[in-house]
Amino acid sequence: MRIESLINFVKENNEIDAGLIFGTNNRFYFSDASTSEGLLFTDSKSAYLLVDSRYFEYCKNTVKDCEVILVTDLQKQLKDLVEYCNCKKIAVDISEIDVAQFEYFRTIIKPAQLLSDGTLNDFILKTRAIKDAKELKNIEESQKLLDLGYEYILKTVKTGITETELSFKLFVFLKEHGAQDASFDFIVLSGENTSKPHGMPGKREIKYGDLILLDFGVKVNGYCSDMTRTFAIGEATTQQKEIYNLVLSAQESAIKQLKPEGPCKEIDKIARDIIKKGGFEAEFGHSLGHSLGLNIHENPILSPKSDDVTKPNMVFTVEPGIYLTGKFGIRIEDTVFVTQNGCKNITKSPKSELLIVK
Ligand SMILES: [Mn+2]
Repeated sequence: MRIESLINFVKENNEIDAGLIFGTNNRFYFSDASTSEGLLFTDSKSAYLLVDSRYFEYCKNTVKDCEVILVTDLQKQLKDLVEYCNCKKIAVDISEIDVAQFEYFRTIIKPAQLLSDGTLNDFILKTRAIKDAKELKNIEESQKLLDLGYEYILKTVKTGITETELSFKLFVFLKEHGAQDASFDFIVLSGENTSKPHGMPGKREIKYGDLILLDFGVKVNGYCSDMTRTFAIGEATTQQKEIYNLVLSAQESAIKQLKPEGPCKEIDKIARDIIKKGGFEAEFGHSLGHSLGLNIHENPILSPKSDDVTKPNMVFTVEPGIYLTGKFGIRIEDTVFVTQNGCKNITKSPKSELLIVK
């Protein structure tokens, strides 16, 4: 099914005769087989998946719509395939290829040309941005684990434990409950460290009166989840509670307006204007959110610079934050699915006020 859309893209695009997919997630997306290495080659009629002996048997049994080729001499086999298909111009997937690999393949396929203008990736990103039912189910399952994980952390967190220890406990818990892996290095920060939006957990011990910022995500069946919660240990200041409420109202207002055919920059603006009105424009330096799927960051993004428009079955994180350098930071992040007439928030962890863990 999916591979057909790629074949059609090649067929309909007069500038290219074939597409060559390098990226691990792109290869997974179109072949439905999980391989750490391999090539997917598509001309205007057929698709070929080239894998070595580690993946050959598995792919032969799972992959339906591609001819699976066992790689014994990649250089020769790829050259033969390009000649056999009579391809002159081959668009390359630039998502993961580096310059050395590009040069290597460019030389192999001569006299055919390898095109790296990104046309193929534009198509792939647009296709991957709209999730099907199975993908949405995987993302939702992935998110459910995070809600469980947050509940676990609220019971587990205590003074004296370090950020690293807390992060590790969370990872172990999530693995025990079915996570395939983390979708990124967990951001577990405490006290003044919370003012660094993407700080890394360290040896700092959690103290009474700290804010804790947890930004974490896992993968289920290859699909990522992502969530952030900020809470306090023992007590919180009035300023912390006020800023929490400001971030929350920015987030909730943006989610309320998230529906199909809305400019992504407008959604960002709704949240940004509320934070600006509260006097913290400069303290919200990042974009409002991003899409996710097989990758933790996918297009489109909710940012002032985005020219994209929301569509049904797109997925977005909505994650405004305010960071006071050297003092504290607060971010709240949920994931929503765009529906036919609005959006559905799949993050169920409580957030209605700054939670104080006693
Ligand atoms: Mn995120």
